[in-house]
Amino acid sequence: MTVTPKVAAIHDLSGYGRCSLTVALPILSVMGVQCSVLPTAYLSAHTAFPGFTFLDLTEEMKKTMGHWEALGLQFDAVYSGFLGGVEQIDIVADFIRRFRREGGLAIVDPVMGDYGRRYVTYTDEMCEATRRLAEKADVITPNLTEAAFLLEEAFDALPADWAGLAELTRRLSCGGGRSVVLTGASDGESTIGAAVYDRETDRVDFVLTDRIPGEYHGTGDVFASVLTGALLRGRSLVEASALAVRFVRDCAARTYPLHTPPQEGVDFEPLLYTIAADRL
Ligand code: PXL
Repeated sequence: MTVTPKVAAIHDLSGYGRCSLTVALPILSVMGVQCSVLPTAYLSAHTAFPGFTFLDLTEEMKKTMGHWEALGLQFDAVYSGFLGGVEQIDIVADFIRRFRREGGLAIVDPVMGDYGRRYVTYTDEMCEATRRLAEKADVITPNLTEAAFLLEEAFDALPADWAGLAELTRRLSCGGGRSVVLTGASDGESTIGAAVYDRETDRVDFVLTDRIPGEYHGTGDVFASVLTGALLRGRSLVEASALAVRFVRDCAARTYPLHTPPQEGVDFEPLLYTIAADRL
């Protein structure tokens, strides 16, 4: 029997909508990973639903960390995503220092925006702090919009060919210091997937699939959660990326004919069994 790996997931909890913790928890559990949660904020619904409420949980995060330290907790991975403010971003860096076990992973999804636009709650200061946090990561999982913010470049000027995307991925690695899984990599045609720079091999590989039409909110969180689960179950970065690409593609393919609005995200629940621990 193998020991169940432990991950600490630091994201918001959105009451309605498929993203952040409501995605990370079921995915990591079904993959056979124990998921402890440190919620950064409680929202009535995620930020694509107009009129959402927002309860900042910064003080509770600090108290929780004090208690977890007293309990002597250590995690095989720290996995962060949507954060509620600048102070929280620095708290996550502190969390990594105190709670990542020796040899463990810090997976930072540098959530800031999508489709060339910033999420409504993200400010310039938060993007700057996210850049600092990403420097502490072992693996980052930006989409193209976030890649532009991390490199402080114009979204419209990003490369649209494979060689340019490979070069962009390498540049995001901070000189090979961290691994990078760039999502949404596409030549603009019928193919989409991830560009993967693994600092262990110093290679960039593309993991691609056919493009399913439509826009789906929260797929970055689905992707990063599957990636985290697969890494903790011993997969290489390229293997874990391939599983995440396939799962997101299958979820989108299932959702497309349902004609649900983009803010409903992907209909992933009926497909969770395809990434269950006994299949990995
Ligand atoms: O999927 C990223 C995300 C996470 N959490 C909240 C969001 C978003 C994207 O909009 O609104 C609350």
